[in-house]
Amino acid sequence: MIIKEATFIGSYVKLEQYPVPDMPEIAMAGRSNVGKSSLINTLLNRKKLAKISSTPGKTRTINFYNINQHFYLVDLPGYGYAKVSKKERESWGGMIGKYLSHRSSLREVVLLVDCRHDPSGDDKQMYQWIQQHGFGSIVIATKSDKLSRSKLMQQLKRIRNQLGMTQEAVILPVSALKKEGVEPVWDALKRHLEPITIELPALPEQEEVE
Ligand SMILES: Nc1nc2c(ncn2[C@@H]2O[C@H](COP(=O)(O)OP(=O)(O)OP(=O)(O)O)[C@@H](O)[C@H]2O)c(=O)[nH]1
Ligand SMILES: [Mg+2]
Repeated sequence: MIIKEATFIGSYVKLEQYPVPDMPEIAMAGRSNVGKSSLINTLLNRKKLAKISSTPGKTRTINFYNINQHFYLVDLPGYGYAKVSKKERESWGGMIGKYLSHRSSLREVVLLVDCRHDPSGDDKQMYQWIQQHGFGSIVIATKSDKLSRSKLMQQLKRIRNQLGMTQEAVILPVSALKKEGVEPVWDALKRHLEPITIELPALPEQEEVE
């Protein structure tokens, strides 16, 4: 994918604030600290477009990036961050739930999991939620630089099984640190980026004028 333009559009928490849904959209979901913002920067070949932090829970809003005036890439706030209150957790659930259910231009939701670990209960629940909304064809295993090749292959299989991924779904290892595995991710994403066509209602037949 050639990135001619990548612009941060804004951080929002409510449906009515999101950009007009006139371009296809792909969202990145996953627990806090899994590497969502790092992956977005790596995919876009930008160093600091999405904010990265060693403190988990950095991304608390839904962040939109306009890519090539062709599609939106969306960084969802991470879950599983121990220090949030029950109220914050509920507000997170409400925000993500509404986003998944009502965002008409949403084409795919990619789940990110850390390749070193088995999926957590939250990861499994998130993936089920994603599948229920008709998405989930791509799972990304992050931080692949942390494992040897053979261990990585073993983990990919375990994650696939534990998440209950379908045969058609793919699990792709990526290292944002070493910039490895980026092209296969774009190849998988590209399939979901056909432009949105707006169907206009048919015009009433005109009576012939003499
Ligand atoms: N070794 C390694 N570290 C990574 C990689 N990707 C991200 N990290 C590190 O993991 C930490 C979290 O990365 P973020 O990209 O901020 O994670 P996030 O999922 O956006 O986190 P929240 O915004 O809290 O939801 C940072 O310290 C990154 O440097 C990777 O591919 N390899
Ligand atoms: Mg983040």
